[in-house]
Amino acid sequence: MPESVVIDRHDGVALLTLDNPPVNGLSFAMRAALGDCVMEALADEDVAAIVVAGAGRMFCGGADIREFDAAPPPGAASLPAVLDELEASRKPVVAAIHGVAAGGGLEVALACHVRLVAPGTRLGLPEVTLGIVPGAGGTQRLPRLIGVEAALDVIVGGQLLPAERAVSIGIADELVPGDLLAAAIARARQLAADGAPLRRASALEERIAAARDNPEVFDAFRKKMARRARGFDAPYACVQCVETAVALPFAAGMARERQIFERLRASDQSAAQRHAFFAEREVTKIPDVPKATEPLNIQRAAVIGCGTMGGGIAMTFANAGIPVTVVDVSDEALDKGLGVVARNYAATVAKGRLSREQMDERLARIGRSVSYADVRDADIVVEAVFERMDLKQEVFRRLDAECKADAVLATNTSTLDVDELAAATSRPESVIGTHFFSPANVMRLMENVRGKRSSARTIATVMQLAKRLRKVGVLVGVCDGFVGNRMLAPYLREAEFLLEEGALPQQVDGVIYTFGLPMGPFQMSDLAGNDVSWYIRQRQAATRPPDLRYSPIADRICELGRFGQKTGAGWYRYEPGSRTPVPDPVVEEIIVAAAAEAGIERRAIGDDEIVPRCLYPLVNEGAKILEEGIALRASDIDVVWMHGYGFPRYRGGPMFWADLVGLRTIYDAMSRLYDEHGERLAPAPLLKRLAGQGKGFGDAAA
Ligand code: 3H9
Repeated sequence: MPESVVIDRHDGVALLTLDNPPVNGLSFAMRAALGDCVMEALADEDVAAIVVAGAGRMFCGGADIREFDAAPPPGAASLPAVLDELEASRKPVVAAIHGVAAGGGLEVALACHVRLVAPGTRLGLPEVTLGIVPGAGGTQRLPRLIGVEAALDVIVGGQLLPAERAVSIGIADELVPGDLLAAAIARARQLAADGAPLRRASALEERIAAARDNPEVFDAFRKKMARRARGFDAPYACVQCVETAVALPFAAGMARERQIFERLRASDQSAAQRHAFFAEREVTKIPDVPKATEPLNIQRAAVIGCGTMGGGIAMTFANAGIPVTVVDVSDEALDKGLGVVARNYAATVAKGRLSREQMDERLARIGRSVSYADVRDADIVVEAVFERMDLKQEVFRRLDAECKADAVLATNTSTLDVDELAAATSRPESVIGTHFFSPANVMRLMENVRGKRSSARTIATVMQLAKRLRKVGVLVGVCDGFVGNRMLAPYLREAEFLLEEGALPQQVDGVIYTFGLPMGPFQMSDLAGNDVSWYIRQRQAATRPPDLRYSPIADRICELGRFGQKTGAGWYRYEPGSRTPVPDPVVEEIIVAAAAEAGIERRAIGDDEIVPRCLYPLVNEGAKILEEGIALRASDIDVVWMHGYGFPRYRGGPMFWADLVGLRTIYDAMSRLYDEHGERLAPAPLLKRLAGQGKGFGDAAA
């Protein structure tokens, strides 16, 4: 029976089983049921002890996140109050934890007197990743149980820990390899028989007292987390809650935790981070690819081309345990490319993030060849040669001739038409784009580009592959730049026009960084290399409409050989060996000269102009992408931007952020920009329609 807590009696022990598939989420109804069962077990004279367990796959995944925006029903049970009752029980309470105990789920367990865990269980307080703090005593009980520093790591880190680790730091008491329920029931019965004092986390004072003598631990922790937590509210609120645990008695600390929890629950950041959570799950669902579609089981892979992307993609396969053969035209090319791969691994080993054995294992999975014959046993081949249609078509013709019949033929193109590549083969249904982001072994986004004829099986295969490679796969359609780079284009373009109109790179970059992206457009270009887009612009020059506004600044910068960090200069200059951008008067001269030539009178650009000017056109392009069906949902676009470009998670991605700003505001601003600057900034029809209806992109998806 779903949404219930089942109570069974086992000879003096009441077994309370949380049963609410798929994750036994603590909905309002579940909390009420838990409260009722606790009361029943406490009142029953035949019950001497209590065990709490979870039905199905896990103990409990925490509060039901879908209810966060809903008002609790009148008289709803408060989880902290139920847990206080449970902990205060004179009858021993044992938690039998298997699968997952997350968030409110772990908080239930923390209120028990003993915690037994099955091997393979993961435990943690991931609330911080949803933009909130644990709200049912997690921040008050955990530091009392495991000490302040360990608790800060768990609560602010938000990760689920393996059972062994949870036991070693004291979150759980014992790992039980055999029959968990039987062990828990036996332990509960034993505790009742012994009548020994029960261990209640709320009453443990020793660790808290130690932290009182060492208050600087909190400032030190804030300093340590500053880089990762930049812009986020929840990590700081978590630290504050733990500080409260040290400063105040338990009950007062609980009240403070609740206050902070409620404040964050109602915040835009939490709404954005919850949106991100569901968006990442929604993105795996493809309406015309039935769930039952059997993906190809990828046992071997091949990569064509051993440049930066090819090498990174090969590492990605090797890291996921999939043997991969890299094919390139010559041994020299392979030596060079695989040399980079080896150096990358060595650097990770040097940083202590990989053991030498792991490196050797991974390197051993990467084979090399100069012959296409060696791709014959690959289940998937990813082409990553130079970005030229004729070259890539030739590769696909050869793959078509060599690969086994059911292999998936994938291209890593970032700009070219997947359908044209598919047309070079006799099996367009097996052809698809897998657009990795650089560096491919690090960046989590994989834009999977479906061609007109890509089969359901081909799509299902690359979507599942993304998961295996520990990437986030987003299915998109064919268009110039797909989702990410297509939206990037107007953003970069308007940033550059702002320079002509009066801004400087450091001003634009500063504002975008403050907004929350990892870096602004000019720093990003310097990192990626300015030459790539320069070549593309040169190719496009012949077909560019002459009346379209065009800024020559980026070209001039490239003409000076300033390709970015790799040449020591680009939009900024870089001291040898440094990645710190230093504003360069040479760049300012180029900008001022270009403006003068174009007859533009430079003016002071307000910081507040920069976000609307750069990001609204990006959102506007997103609206077009959505309307054309290139992305399935607005939330898919958000996933692309969070994982491919570092769009801040606390803003939920550009489309969610746009909904928060209000589409009416964005539409009005776009209309003004359109009046001022012309056609390129025309508001997208979908934006206009939704703004007129008072709706958001989220409503469009629904
Ligand atoms: C909290 O607890 C607050 C408390 O401190 C205070 C309360 C007073 N709610 O991920 P999966 C859905 S905050 C609602 O694929 P897995 C999910 O959307 C909560 N729905 O499974 C998906 O739905 P669909 C703190 C949830 O086995 C389906 O379940 N807890 C929730 O790979 C399967 O999910 C967390 O932050 C939820 N809590 O991983 C944990 N959880 O099938 C969040 C899942 O329609 N959850 N769903 O797409 C997770 O991290 C993982 O789901 C978990 C299982 C590790 C549990």
